[in-house]
Amino acid sequence: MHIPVTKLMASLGVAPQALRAGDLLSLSPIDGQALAQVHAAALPDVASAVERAHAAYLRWRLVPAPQRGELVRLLGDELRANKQALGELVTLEVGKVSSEGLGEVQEMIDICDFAVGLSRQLYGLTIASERPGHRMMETWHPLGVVGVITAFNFPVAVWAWNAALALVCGDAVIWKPSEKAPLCALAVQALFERACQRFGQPELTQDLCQVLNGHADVGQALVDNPKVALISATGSTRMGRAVGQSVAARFGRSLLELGGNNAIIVAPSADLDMAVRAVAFAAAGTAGQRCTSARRLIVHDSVYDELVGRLKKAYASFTIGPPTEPATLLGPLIDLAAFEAMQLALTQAAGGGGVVTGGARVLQDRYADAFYVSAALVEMPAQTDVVRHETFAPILYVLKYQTLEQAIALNNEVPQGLSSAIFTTDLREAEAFMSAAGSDCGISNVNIGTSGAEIGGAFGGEKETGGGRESGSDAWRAYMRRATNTINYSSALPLAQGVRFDI
Ligand code: UN1
Repeated sequence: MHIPVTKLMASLGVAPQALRAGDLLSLSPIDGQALAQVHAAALPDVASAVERAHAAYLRWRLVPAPQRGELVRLLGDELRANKQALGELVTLEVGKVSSEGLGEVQEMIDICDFAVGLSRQLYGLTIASERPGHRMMETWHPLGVVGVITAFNFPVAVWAWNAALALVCGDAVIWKPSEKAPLCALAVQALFERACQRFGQPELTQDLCQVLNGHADVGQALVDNPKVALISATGSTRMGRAVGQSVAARFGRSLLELGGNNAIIVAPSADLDMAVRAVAFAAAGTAGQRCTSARRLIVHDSVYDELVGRLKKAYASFTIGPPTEPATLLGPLIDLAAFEAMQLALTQAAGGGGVVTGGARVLQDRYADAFYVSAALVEMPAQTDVVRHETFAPILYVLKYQTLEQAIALNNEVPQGLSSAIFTTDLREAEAFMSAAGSDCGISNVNIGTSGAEIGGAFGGEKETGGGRESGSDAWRAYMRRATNTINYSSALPLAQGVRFDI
């Protein structure tokens, strides 16, 4: 076992016994070694957790929203105070470079701040009634138990996007984290419990947020439980298709944030210095393991040779290695399966006429059980099947275009619709890309890469990305139920649409 992990977990409030409490193995992708063996929930645990969460919701929904916001403010305080340790844990358990581990905790702090403000702004509309002496309005009420299923690549922030909003909206939360990141979940839960202690009303916060570490069957039981009002799931399109169908079959609500296949268009007028940096971070940052990672680069003929040449140079300069070392830009892939999927995609791309630069395994002498790779650039003759498929690895497929219409068509001709970007200094091109006839993605950026969105906007995408929106803007509405109220303050009873029913 790594020495630092016990200390790190203790500093975050997780007792050493929890690190050897069961048979769910946490492996560090840094060296492939075991960090801990934690308790895995069994199926009966899910049903009882949901019952307890539902009871917690019945109490919590009566607490005024600004007071609910106070609990989230305290959670934000805990996260601020423990940012360093939690960031280090993210690095240790999923292999993100230090600044990205810390950035992920910052994202949690940001959404807590956002949710605290929101707790005084859960506004409904007042609507003009067609009848005299009547008023219409909308009220937003707490929804119930929210099941949150998260992926390994954002092992703490995605929970926070959901939990911070759900808590101010008056809901209870059950979290099924990725089985590849159970320690992150235990640490976050410990910080939440500290916030609850400081909140000082245990009868209100008991069972309000729970963690169920475990395998896919635990997630499935949560998905199938009719007392879970909303399932918010982040992960692969395959997982989301199954989750969406199961939840729909019981008329539950789902919020899906699934695969992306994000493209960056580089137009003739682009600032190429900026584009090179942005593309490098978007495609190779986080070792290509963000749902927003750039996977396709669509470059105008006239700047193709220069941009691709500069990118190859930038790629060759990346420091690859343990994410704990300050100079590292490219940490490890999460595991062997990720490495194999990457190699398979590269083989398929080469078979389809792609010219591959990079992509090989490195550092295997030092780390026999970990999977470090160089980032791959693949110049493709066309948008073939492998390009249209999301491979969760640092592979950037490069395509050429002649007209903006072609570039937008290529951008949209994939099954996924999460993020997209254009680099241009031409106002007409920028606006056309963001217009109704432009990118069909949930996120479309100008002179910014595809990844690294701020929490203030709604986050999510169309088509196989699942259609859900999390985080900022009005995403909170998914965590509440809407009631339409019509109030008659007159002494008559006129019917709408002029209908008469005189008795
Ligand atoms: C994800 O990869 O699941 O925009 C989320 C970004 C981050 C969130 C990514 N703020 O890249």
